[in-house]
Amino acid sequence: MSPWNPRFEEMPAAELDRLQYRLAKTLAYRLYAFSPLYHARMREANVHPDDIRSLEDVRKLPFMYKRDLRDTYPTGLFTVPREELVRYHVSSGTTGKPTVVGYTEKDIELWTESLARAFTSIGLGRGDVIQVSYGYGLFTGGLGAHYGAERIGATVLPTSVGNTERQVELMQDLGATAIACTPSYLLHIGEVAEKMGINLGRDTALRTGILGAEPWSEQMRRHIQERLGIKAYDIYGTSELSGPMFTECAEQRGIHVWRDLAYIEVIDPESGEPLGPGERGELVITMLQKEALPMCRYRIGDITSIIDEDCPCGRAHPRIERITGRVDDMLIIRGINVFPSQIEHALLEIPEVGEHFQIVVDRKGALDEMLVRVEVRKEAFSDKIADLMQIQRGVAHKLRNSLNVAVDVELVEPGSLPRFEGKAKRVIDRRVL
Ligand code: DLL
Repeated sequence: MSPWNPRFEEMPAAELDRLQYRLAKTLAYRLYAFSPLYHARMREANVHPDDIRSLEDVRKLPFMYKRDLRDTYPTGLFTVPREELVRYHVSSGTTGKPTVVGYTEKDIELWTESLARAFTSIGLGRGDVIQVSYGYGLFTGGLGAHYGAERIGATVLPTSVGNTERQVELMQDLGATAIACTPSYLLHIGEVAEKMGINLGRDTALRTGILGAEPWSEQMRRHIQERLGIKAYDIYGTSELSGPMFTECAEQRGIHVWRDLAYIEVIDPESGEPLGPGERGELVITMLQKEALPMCRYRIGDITSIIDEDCPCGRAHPRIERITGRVDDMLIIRGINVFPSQIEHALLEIPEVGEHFQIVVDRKGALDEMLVRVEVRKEAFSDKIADLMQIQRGVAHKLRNSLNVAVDVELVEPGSLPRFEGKAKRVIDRRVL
C-alpha cells in the first residue's frame, strides 16, 4: 500500500536531517521565550538557542522530566494562552496529582497525521472498520486512535472499554476488521467471545490488532496472532507526546518514529550519556512541532533501543525496539498507570493500616490482577473477623477510588512483611510477559 504522506515518509535522510535541525532550533527558541522553567534550565546549563548549530547540538539542551509536569501542575509548562487550546487530556500521576496535557488545533492535527501514517503503514484504510476499544475520555487512547482512524477514511466503531459481550456482538454485527486496545484486553475479549461460542479468527472479519499502552512481549504477539488469527501490531506513545503516536509498519520489526515530528535518543539512565544503536537504555524524545506543551529531550522513563538499519518498507525513519519496561516503578494494570507511591499515599490516609505494604501483580487468564498486602496497625488489630473485614473493605474502596482500578486487599499481622535496609522492593510482579 502506498504511504499516507509520501512527502515526509519518503523524504531522503539528508533532507530529514536538515528539517529536524531547523525544527529543533525553532523549538529551542520557543522554549527559551515562553517557558520560564525551561528558560531557567537553559541558563543553568549555560546554553542558548543560538548554540544549536547542528542537529547533534540538540544534545546540549537540558532534559525535561515527568516531575516537571507535576511540579508545574496544572498548566505551568504550556506555552500558549488558554484560548489557543482545543483540548485537554489528563493522566494519573505518582502522588495522586494528575498530569495535564493540552493541545492546539495544530497539535491535534499532527497527532492525527502521525497515526494516519502509522495505520496506513500496517495496511489499514478506506473500507476498514476499526473498533476502538481504548478508553475514551481523559485517557488519550480512545480519542487518539479515533481521529487517526477517521482520517484514513476507515469507519470507526467507538466501543471504548468494558461491556465485553457487547463488544463481541458489535464486532461481529458491524464487521470490524481491526481493533485498537490493550493486548491484555484483546485476550479477554477473545476469551469472552469463546464463551459465547464465537471464534474471533473464524467467525468475525477481524484481521488486525493495534495493541499497546502497556508492555507486552514477542511471545504474547505470537500467542495473540495464533489464537485469534489476526496480525498484531505494537502501538506506542505517552500522553506527553500527545497520546498513541507511533506503530510498527507491516514488517513488524520495531516502531517507526517520524523524524519530522520527533527526535529520539537513547541514554544511559544513570549517567545520561548517549547510547548507540542496539544499546538498551532510557528513551528521550524531543517533540519537534508541538505547540501547547513542547517537550524537549523528555525523559519518558521507558526502556528501549534504537534500530538504525534500513527497514524493508523503505521509510528512512528510525525505529525503536518494543518497550521492555520502565526506569521508574510505574505499573500498568489493565492499561491504567499505577505507581507504588500512589498506593502508599492512599494507605497512609487510612488510620487502621500501617506503612508496610507489598504489591503482588499477577496475570489470571488474560487480565492483570493486583493484590495489596498491608499490615494492620497493632492498635487496630482485632481477632474479630467482622472488624478486620470492615477494614479490608475500606482499604479496597479507598484504593479503587484513588487508582481507578480494582485491587484485592489482604490484611496481614503487624510486623509480618519484609523490612529493608536499602531501597524497598514493594512490588512482586509475577506476570510473565
Ligand atoms: O498509554 C498512550 C497510548 C494509548 C499508547 C494507546 C498506545 C496505545 P500514557 O497513559 O501516558 O499514554 O502511558 C504511557 O505507557 O510511557 C509506556 O510506559 C507505556 N506504553 C505505552 N505504549 C506502550 C507499548 C498511553 N506499546 C506509558 N509498549 C509509556 C510498552 C507502552 N509500553
